[in-house]
Amino acid sequence: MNLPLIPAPAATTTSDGTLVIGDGLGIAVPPELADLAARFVEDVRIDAGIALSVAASPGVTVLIDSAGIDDVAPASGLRADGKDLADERYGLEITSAGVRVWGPTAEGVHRGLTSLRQLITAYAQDGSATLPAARVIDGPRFAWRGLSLDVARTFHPPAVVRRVVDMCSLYKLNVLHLHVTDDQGWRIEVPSRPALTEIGACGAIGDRPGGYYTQAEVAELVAYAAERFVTVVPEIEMPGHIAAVFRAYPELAPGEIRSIDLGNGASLQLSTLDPDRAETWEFVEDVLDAVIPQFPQSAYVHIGGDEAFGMPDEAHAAFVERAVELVRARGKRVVGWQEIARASISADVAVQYWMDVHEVESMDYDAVSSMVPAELLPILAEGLKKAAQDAPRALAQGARLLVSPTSWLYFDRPHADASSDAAQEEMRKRVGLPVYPAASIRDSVEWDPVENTPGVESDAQVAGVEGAVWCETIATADELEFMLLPRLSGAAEKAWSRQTSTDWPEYAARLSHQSKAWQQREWTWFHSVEVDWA
Ligand code: TNX
Repeated sequence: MNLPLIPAPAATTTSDGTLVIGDGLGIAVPPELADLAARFVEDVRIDAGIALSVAASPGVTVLIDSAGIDDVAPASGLRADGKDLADERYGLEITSAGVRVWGPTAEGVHRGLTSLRQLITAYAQDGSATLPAARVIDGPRFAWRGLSLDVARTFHPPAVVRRVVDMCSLYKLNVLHLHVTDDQGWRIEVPSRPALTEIGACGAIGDRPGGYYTQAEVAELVAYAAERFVTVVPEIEMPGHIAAVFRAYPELAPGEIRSIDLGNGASLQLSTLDPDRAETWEFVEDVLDAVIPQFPQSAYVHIGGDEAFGMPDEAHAAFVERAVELVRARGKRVVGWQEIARASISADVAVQYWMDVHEVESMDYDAVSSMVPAELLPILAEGLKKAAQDAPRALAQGARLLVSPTSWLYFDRPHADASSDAAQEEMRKRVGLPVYPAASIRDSVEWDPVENTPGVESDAQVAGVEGAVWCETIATADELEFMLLPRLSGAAEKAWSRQTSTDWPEYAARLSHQSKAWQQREWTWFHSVEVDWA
């Protein structure tokens, strides 16, 4: 029997017998795990409506222990916080006498408690949950399991981002990559460059409100995420997607700023930072000096690097190489979008693969050309041609790929499934970038990060797996959650589970239980008619 867990665990055995979990049941916990257990109790109360207590008479025993853990290999890839690849493994045993959750680290225990929380929620009915006897030994396939969130096109306030952290944590995702800068807005404080927030943060796409995170808000968010074992990785997008910076500091802009009107209040900016100007690098250093200390858990800084439309290749490469040096000089490593592989990079750089060959081949060019201005077509075509070489080039340089292919991991694609909810059918027409073919929930799991990434032959070449949600068409928290759930669970399945192929009916059965927690937490979620929701 497969337990209703997402992501699917590495090894499960079930046996006869059951355990009833109900109000007042105690949790025995060593002092160093007390906070973690308290959070678990709170989460179970919200998700399942069952009030456990941290008490002396234990039904659930939580402990640091490595018994049986080595049956599961450590994760492959890179950890955004630079910690050990083995830290997230855990064991979970349910017998008619009680539950034991253990792991070699607090983080492992947290992952185990997350599984227990999902089980209690799935089996909860009228205030108690009857769990089947089972033993799980588990650990992730990939170390970096993330979500990239665009807060530039739409500014999502801290409370919305915290909800997203909660979603990540529920599915054992451990990275929140915050895209805090883009043409439409600069969203993070840099005290030495006040105009970035005074001017650059104003507005967003169309008439959406602007905004930015104060340093105190970033600190709070980073701590909130860390408590849930999620590392926040900042992205400072450069040298393209930089129009907000030029609004704030026009002296950094080239003489003539080029942009193409995309309609609906959106435009594409074709101007980039100039690597040949000293002011450019003073600016970049000021930004890195202000941003890096705000994200102490992150071993990485994301430098963007994508779509520097119109910039000569040599200038782009020179820019990337210098930016990498500056990040490294500050004790951090670099992650960047796949275009950075066109520069000379070292093996410690992570390259985020997004323009997958599958997508480029299946693209409906007639549809695209009717949607974008003619002026843009040759620029796009050239970018796509070069893109096919990016992943092989990154691998040839010894770098690992952070796998984020548009086909499966871009959550801003329109939903292909119908919704059982009439209001959502209307939302479905409005939300999602029309240049992408619509994707079903089934599509989100019928692929594999190794098999479907060109040039990749083994897990060892992969840094991890990251979903991305761009917000050109996503204007509200509601719309954001509508695009994230349930696709985020699919991304987690691909990133954590060791199964290289997913059987849709089996996955859909596990997925069907998830709506209980979403409902309880008042998260908006897409009611796909393809799943028989619990
Ligand atoms: C491409 S993905 C972009 C983003 C857009 C996205 C829309 C990437 C590195 N660049 O600027 O928002 O497509 O899906």
